[in-house]
Amino acid sequence: MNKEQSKLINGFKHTLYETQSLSEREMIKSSQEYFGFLDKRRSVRDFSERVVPRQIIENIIKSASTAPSGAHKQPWTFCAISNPEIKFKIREAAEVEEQENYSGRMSENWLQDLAPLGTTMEKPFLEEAPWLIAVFKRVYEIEDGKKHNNYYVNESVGIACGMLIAAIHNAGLVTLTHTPSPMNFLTKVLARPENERPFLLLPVGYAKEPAYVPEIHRKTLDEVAVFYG
Ligand code: IYR
Repeated sequence: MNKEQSKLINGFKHTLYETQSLSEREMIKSSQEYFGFLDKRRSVRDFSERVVPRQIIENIIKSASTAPSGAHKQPWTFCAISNPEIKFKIREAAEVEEQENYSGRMSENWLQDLAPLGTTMEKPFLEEAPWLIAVFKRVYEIEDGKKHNNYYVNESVGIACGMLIAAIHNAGLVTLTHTPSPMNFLTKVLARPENERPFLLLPVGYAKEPAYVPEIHRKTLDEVAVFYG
């Protein structure tokens, strides 16, 4: 077999991919354990104010940024906020929007669907969590003074956020995928440029002791998968 270290495709260098060599038994064990690990993750709304070192947040963001993206444009910016004044401003602006949401903008059905989760217009976690990560999608880039649209931006940033959430869980921390709506205020508070749009806001920290999460059940494999053998 031809196993050169690299080759050229369209004049671009491609390097040999190093496969993980696991036996089938090891793969079964590893995939089962990873499911068990991810299945323990919960969205947590009660945060401890205990400090989380910046290095952990940096590693989590680096993990998220390994996500695949359209044409490898990596169309994301992660804003990591520990500054209390900025967190206060974000909480204030999010609660203004949520007040509108909970008192009219959301339908009766929507409110009923949220009842089991116990959410309200109050968002203390936006100040209590030691870190907020505001994820922005980069709709386009400016290069040589010209606008270049990115590709599959929502898909790419969505995948990166999934990986971010898994990395947060792996670090022993908790988060919540918070989408205050609308969230344009994040652009202003964080002074983001015109090519970036807010995508998701995640408080990150330790769970409060004790913290309670709603008793919910995940769909079974049969409910979520169809196999075509
Ligand atoms: N954005 C609101 C409402 C909300 C909507 C959904 I869909 C949720 O899963 C949870 C909350 C809020 O954050 O309270």
